[in-house]
Amino acid sequence: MNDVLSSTQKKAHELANDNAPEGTLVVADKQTAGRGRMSRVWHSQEGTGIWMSLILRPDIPLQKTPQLTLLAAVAVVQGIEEATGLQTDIKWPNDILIHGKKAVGILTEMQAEEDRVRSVIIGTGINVNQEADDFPEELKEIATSLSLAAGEKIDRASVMQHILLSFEKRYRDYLTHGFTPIKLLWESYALGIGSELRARTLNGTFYGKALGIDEEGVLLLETKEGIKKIYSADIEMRSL
Ligand code: BT5
Repeated sequence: MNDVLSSTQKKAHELANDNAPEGTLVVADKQTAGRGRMSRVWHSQEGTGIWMSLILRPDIPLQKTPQLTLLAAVAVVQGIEEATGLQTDIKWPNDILIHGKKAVGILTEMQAEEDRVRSVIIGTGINVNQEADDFPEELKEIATSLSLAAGEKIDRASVMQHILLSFEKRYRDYLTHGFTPIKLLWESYALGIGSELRARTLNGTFYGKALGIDEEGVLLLETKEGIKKIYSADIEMRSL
């Protein structure tokens, strides 16, 4: 546990380069340069959230790493529910929402050699005890915290412990039985499957009906031009 880090993700990459073993966890009370996907800023105020990065060393091919983001999302949903009783929803691929507002973001990054994974670093940012006024102006409408949803202060250590226990179980399952059991759980928590959505990707914006995820964790979107595989995107759902 560190008081302040620029980013737990950055620190975890350094440790992974120094051969830190699977299961190494980096936690900070505050991040000064917390990051999301594509170098976006992750607001990581002191003393209010769980900012952590976990190093994994699974023996899987590169194209399967998106599955680990979905596995982590399942573990977070289950851990939060066990620790607080709160029900949360997953928005593909990496957001966890409460009543449509983002409470958790997950960032999966990897280090690879040729087509094998050397390490996967799963960064999770969980808003736990923020009050509405703690969020900067641009997040006020879109972000929430567990305590805002529960109406009481939440014990961060307990949430973290439940999430890590759940992660460990799901990860062992995954290594022995593959992705199918995770996929089923993920689908039971996911928002927007079967509904119309907009996916903004680096290769353009696509509209269509979300059919579900495939065996690799890729989103299948039924567009006018046929079924499109979406590997990474920002999703907007009309029903939210
Ligand atoms: C994510 O990115 O949601 C992944 C966030 C991962 C953060 C963790 S914290 C521990 C570890 N160390 C790091 O440095 N990072 C990881 P993305 O899907 O790109 O979403 C980023 C967007 O979420 C931003 O552009 C904002 O709109 C919004 N956002 C930023 N901070 C937020 C917060 N605290 N709560 C809710 N939304 C936030």
